[in-house]
Amino acid sequence: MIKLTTLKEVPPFAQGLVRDVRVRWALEEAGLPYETRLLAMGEHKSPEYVARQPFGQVPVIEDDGLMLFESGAIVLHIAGQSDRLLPAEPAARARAVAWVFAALNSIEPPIQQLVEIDLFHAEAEWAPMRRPSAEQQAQARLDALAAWLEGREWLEDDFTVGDLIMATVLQIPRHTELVTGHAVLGPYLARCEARPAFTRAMDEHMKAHSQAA
Ligand SMILES: N[C@@H](CCC(=O)N[C@@H](CS)C(=O)NCC(=O)O)C(=O)O
Repeated sequence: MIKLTTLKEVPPFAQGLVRDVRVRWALEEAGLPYETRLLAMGEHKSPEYVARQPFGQVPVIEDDGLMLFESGAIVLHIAGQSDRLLPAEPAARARAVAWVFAALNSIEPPIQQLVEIDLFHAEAEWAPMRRPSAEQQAQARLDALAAWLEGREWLEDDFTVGDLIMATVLQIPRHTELVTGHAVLGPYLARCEARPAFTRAMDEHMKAHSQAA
């Protein structure tokens, strides 16, 4: 059975956003059972763990002897075991993978920049100076994504791993109205989050934290 390793304790502002959520969601969509190992405080920086995840971050999975890190790679590995997430037809499959990269390479970096300013460095002297341009950059990427999504239910014809990863990226700026207040992106995210597999994944994620408390 697939074994997922993630953090036991995370601060409230990060709960629900830890990258194990996207892995749990993919596993639920694919209908694959899994067990979870929760790391004690600081354990993700231990030499034993860094041998599995070079940057000392979560998540990692073990699947039949394969040790895999980076949530995008993990989710693609899981998606490869389910035509619900990755279409069998080669062109549709390539498009789904392209959206995974778009989410992680084109949308997540400007959003993460905003999070760094707002949640990790809010008190820094430079924060008010940097924030307007960071927000402008995030907004520009989100507007481009919204233009693509206008009139569509999903990024491509059906829900794929691309939507799954995109949704978990769009959840990140939940401390702002950038997504939830957006006429196109808000309903798109809500459609993704309405999937029963997402609800099960989030329940398991939150349960892990409440057990840790
Ligand atoms: N690119 C990595 C990022 C993983 C990541 O940022 N993990 C965070 C939790 S969401 C973490 O482990 N933070 C603790 C740390 O960096 O020390 C992935 O997608 O797997």
